[in-house]
Amino acid sequence: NQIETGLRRGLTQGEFVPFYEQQVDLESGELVGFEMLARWQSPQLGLVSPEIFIPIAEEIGLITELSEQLMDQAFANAREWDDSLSLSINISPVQLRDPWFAQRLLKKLVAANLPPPRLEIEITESCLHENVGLVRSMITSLRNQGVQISLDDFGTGYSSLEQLRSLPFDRIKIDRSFISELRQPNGRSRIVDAIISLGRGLNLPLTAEGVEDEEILTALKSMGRLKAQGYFYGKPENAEEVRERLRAAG
Ligand code: G
Ligand code: G
Ligand code: MN
Ligand code: NA
Repeated sequence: NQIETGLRRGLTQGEFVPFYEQQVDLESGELVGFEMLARWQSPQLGLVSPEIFIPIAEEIGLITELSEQLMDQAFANAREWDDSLSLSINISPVQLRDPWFAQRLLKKLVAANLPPPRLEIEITESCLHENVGLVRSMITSLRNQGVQISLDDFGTGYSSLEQLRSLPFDRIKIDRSFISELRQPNGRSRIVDAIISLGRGLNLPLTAEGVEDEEILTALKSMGRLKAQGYFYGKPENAEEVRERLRAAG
């Protein structure tokens, strides 16, 4: 179909670009890093959402090439930022089924001269049905090199707790559908409380996604140490806008 043809062409034309969403230390308000979010700047379709093209790229076997093009750009961008800033990237479960994924990723980090601890990879869907062993050994070898591994969209998945038990993670990202519950008069959500307790119990730091307004921010501030991201801090920006933002911040 049309999107598929466009996507194949877009890959050869460099139409896929990284956008970046700020990640902030909730308490200090300090910028601590960025999550990279893919965008397709299609001459025909305009700016296309990853919700449309990622599933298609997975289906037609182009997700690895697409993701690696984005990684090359994002690693080069992150290399220019302050050393203290992390880069998070979303990884499709399809990529994790590739036995060479970790090796290629580590090679890219070396080529970009980006220290592995500055990279966080975000994993969403359960890869536990097939090949848990492969996924575990891959995640373990990335962690051994210092790459951070996060469990993304926590709580929405098919078996979030089973994933936490089976795979070694460094962080939990609380899905924004739960965070939005904090927009209640009392600013509390039993689910968010429970997820935070779980994280603390497992000694895993947490990130709150979808912090959209002051109300949510205030509610979260009473909940202890967290990273936060969301529209309150700004919409995702392209590499040039980020460069400008960092320059302005000194
Ligand atoms: O950027 P939002 O802007 O629309 O992203 C929508 C979804 O696409 C999110 O679930 C996000 O995790 C996913 N996504 C964004 N960029 C990438 C990417 O580079 N790779 C993968 N696999 N998913 C991505
Ligand atoms: O699944 P993942 O968390 O990677 O998805 C990130 C998605 O969430 C992107 O589509 C991004 O544009 C979107 N997003 C980021 N911050 C907010 C927010 O505060 N509110 C809403 N509704 N969406 C957000
Ligand atoms: Mn994510
Ligand atoms: Na998420």
